[in-house]
Amino acid sequence: MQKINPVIACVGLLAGSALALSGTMAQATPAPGAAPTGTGSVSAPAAVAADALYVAPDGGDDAAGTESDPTTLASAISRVASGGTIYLRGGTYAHSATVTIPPGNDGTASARTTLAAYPGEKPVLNFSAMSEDPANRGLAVNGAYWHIDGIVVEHAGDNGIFVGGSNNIVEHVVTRFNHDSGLQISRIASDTPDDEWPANNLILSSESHDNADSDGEDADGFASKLTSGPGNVFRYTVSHHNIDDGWDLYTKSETGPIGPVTIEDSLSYGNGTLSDGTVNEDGDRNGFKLGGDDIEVDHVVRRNIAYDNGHHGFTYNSNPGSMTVSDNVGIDNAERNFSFDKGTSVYRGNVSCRKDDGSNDKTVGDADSSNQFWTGSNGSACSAYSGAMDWSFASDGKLVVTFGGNTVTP
Ligand SMILES: [Ca+2]
Ligand SMILES: [Ca+2]
Ligand SMILES: [Ca+2]
Repeated sequence: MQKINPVIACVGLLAGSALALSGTMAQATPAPGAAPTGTGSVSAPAAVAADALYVAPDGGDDAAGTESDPTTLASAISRVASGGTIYLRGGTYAHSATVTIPPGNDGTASARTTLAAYPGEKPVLNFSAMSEDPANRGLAVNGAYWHIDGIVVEHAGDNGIFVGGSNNIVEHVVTRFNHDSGLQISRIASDTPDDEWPANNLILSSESHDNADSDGEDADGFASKLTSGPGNVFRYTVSHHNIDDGWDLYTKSETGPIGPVTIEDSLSYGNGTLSDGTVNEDGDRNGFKLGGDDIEVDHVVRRNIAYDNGHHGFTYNSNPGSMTVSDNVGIDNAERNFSFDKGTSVYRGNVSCRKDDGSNDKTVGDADSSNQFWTGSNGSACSAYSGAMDWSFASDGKLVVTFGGNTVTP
């Protein structure tokens, strides 16, 4: 488990206060599967760093980068010192090219380089000038030990945020309406050595929704797939209404196993259907898709909720490994809530519920009586999951999910 630098954790805590306000404002009681309302995840550190570089939508490349003479994001990235801070003022930034933090532009474990929303403001990086193309990513985080905090990245021609570097924290971000997965962790280039695949990144208190490629087959909310290293963690994250899967940890035989991923305390719902109702029958539409090509990877998936996704809630997707699958809840996913057809995974404390009839769960491996899987009727644990679902981020950044107005703790 990755440790968070105490200084960072403190900043995150302060950030949460502003966050809770917007979350409360966004509160509504949506019908199941309705358009998202919980978009309160954008915030920023409350304390202003001295000697920060300032970026604004009308900033210039050659500007001083001060509060009164702000520069551009690309220029600030090229100028920031290791451990320094870049503030993005609020507003919409129209970008037509990828913004890249290159390899070697690194912070350190004790002093991350920060790219953050200015306290209380909401910067939106808008890449709608891009066409849909694999080269057209939005923000590429290919450096190490960065802290990305409080930004929205939308309408990129490929991934909204691409993480090719290691040991980064991405917090309080929203990735939406991009033409491939909203946030993806994969190697930088096809010649990147295996031991440099991105590792130990932490995605925290963030939201990814309405990402869609035109084929409807690729755009997931969050993905650590194909060529990601060990130790990547998703925590307090929400993925919904993406055209393909909520999460995708796909592996393929050409590149072999990825590193084990931890997904915890997170929510995946409504995937396979965009907020405007669009469905693509070619999409996989799972809540949490945990493998590919019969390759073993021992992921850890715990305390998550998969609700109302267009195919399975949690699926091994041919991963025959020993995954840790604990204290998750699957509700009303279109096929199985839990679908694990082979392997030696260990299942503890999971709950599966349905309003109507559905497919029985399948959990090959080590499942004991601490689980309540679906075999034709709801068990006693399901009473907590009736009523409309809603969610918000609490002041400490934790994800709060409610059913029928009652908070559930998976
Ligand atoms: Ca792509
Ligand atoms: Ca797919
Ligand atoms: Ca996918």
